[in-house]
Amino acid sequence: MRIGIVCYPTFGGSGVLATELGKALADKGHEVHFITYQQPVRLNVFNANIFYHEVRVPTYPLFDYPPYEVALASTMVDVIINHDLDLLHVHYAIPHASAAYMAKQIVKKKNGRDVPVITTLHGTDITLVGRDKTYEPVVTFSINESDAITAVSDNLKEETYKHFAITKEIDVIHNFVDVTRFSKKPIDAFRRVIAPNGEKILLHASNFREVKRVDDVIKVFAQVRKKITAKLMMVGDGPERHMAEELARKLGVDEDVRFVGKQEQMEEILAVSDLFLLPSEYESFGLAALEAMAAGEVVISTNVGGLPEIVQHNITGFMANVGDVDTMSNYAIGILQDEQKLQAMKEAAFLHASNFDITNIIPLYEKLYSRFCRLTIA
Ligand code: GMT
Repeated sequence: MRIGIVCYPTFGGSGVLATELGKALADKGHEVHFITYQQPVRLNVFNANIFYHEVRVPTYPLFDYPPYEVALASTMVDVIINHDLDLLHVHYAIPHASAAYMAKQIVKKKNGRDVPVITTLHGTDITLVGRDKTYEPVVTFSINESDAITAVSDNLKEETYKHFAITKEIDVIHNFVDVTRFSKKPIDAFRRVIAPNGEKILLHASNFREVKRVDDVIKVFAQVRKKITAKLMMVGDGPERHMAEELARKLGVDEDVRFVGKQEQMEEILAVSDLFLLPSEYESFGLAALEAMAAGEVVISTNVGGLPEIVQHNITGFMANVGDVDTMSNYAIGILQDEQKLQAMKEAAFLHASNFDITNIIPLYEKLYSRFCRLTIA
């Protein structure tokens, strides 16, 4: 099939997921056309089946806000027609679903073809941004106009029905992970650089937005640090980073916390870590937690959104209420002090992550595509 994938090209989970999906589809022989404003960060391989179409947004002195959605829809039209796409799969509703609707109408008028549009809902497009009155009517309309809708967790499906007047069926296709890629052997030299005296390594990775509650990460670590010699790696960047750095200084743990910024080789970092902290206010799924589990890491997270769909309490990780720093700290201290249980839970985490392996999930998308395509999948 010839598939157009529209996504954000950044380190965010939806962009990562969309890029990995496109790469996997290309490996299976599909022709994949990425349409976005910048080369996606995980699009770091050459594959003859992958094409990248950059959306150019010309500026003009009149524009305080250059019209990205118009440029995106026009690029979609161009790619659909010139590469004879079978379908468009857009990730994150805003503004991709409405731009896709516009492109679909233009192609219909120009060429008489009705190009199927699949919209995958990822998280804040539904739970935060999309619900804002400013966007809601367009988001509702464009989701309903999609030929198929998927959500990355049961929880996100429920949230979508709860907050939007969606008249169509939403299919849940959980996020996935390439277990082979993430189950790497730790590089001892790397571990020694971070933890020269054999300290335990805790890890957090996110876009450091408010919803991630990175202050709770620092607070949990400060409590752990009182009982156990440990290091904390903070991977990623975003608006809350400065606050987190200040808090680490204030709590006297800054010497043991390393802010390493955005990293592409997450698997290397995950391989040397012991615990992954994700105390988010909300996660529709928590792809970062799944990647950590695939690397054999125990996850300590909140019990919100789609997290209970991947974290099994006391088996692969631990969950606590949002903001309950004490409970999360106690879980962390308890497991780090019990080497036998830690190893058992790491194994359980890996095994559970395997259920979400890329090889299990990609066929679900292919099956969905086959409902709409002009060709049937072998
Ligand atoms: O919604 C966001 O914060 C960004 C979004 C993204 O595009 O990175 O993340 C969401 O999608 C991920 C991939 O499906 C999920 O793993 C994240 O849980 C989800 N984030 C939230 O729900 C906060």
